[in-house]
Amino acid sequence: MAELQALIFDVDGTLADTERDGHRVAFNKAFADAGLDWDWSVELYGQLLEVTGGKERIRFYLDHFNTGFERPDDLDSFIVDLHKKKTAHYTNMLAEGAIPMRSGVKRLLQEAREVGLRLAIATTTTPSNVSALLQHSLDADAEGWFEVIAAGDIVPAKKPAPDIYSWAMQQMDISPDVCVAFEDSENGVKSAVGAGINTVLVTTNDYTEDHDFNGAELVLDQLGEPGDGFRVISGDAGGADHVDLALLRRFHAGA
Ligand code: XBP
Ligand code: MG
Repeated sequence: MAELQALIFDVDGTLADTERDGHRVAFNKAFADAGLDWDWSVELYGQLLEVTGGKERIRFYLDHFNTGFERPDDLDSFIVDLHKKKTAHYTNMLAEGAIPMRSGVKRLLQEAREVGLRLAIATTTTPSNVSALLQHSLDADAEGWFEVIAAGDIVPAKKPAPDIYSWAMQQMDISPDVCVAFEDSENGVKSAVGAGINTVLVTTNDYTEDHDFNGAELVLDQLGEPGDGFRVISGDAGGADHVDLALLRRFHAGA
């Protein structure tokens, strides 16, 4: 196995718990702005997460959960406009510091930077959402920590398609066997594994804890910190209690 060179991170659910109190709330605000009586409850949103991408999620909602809605002639533009409103609300929420990074994320990124590991992002969310989250919840300069930020519509087929991971690795001119991917969801694991990454580390959250993570080598409830460690859901963490570079190197070498 080649030496570990790069860490590729999903964003939503992995870097930060953005879905329930972030994206979902922003969608509902956009619906209200547009005069729609749609309300995505915490429970319904869990079902809608089956589909990645906000525009795709609105369409999925109309196709399966709100079939009686009288659709405008130009449904595509209607969805694009609605989604723009949602993005504005979401980025405003982030600018107010509404959503913190998950446990261990900042520490691990800093450790990786110190030893010169290459960092990238592979996400389905809109690029401006990634910028706002990194800037306001991680560090004012954090966008610059990542060599490649692969996000949103840059590839037409979103997760679980492998395209976004493949695109990120192409930009880095790097092969999958020197990468570890960080994910929180079944669709994310499918995408990373489909792109050839055999070392996928999952940190679950409330929406994803029951997902099928087949293909992920290690599933934890969080990256954790010394003294506030992770719980192992599946895989071998080698007795460690938080994710650091030593664990990642062992994990990668053993795959
Ligand atoms: C994340 C998503 C995103 C967000 C919404 O999936 O599905 O669509 O919910 O973002 P993953 P946009 O973590 O697997 O990348 O509304 O900007 O699309
Ligand atoms: Mg995710």
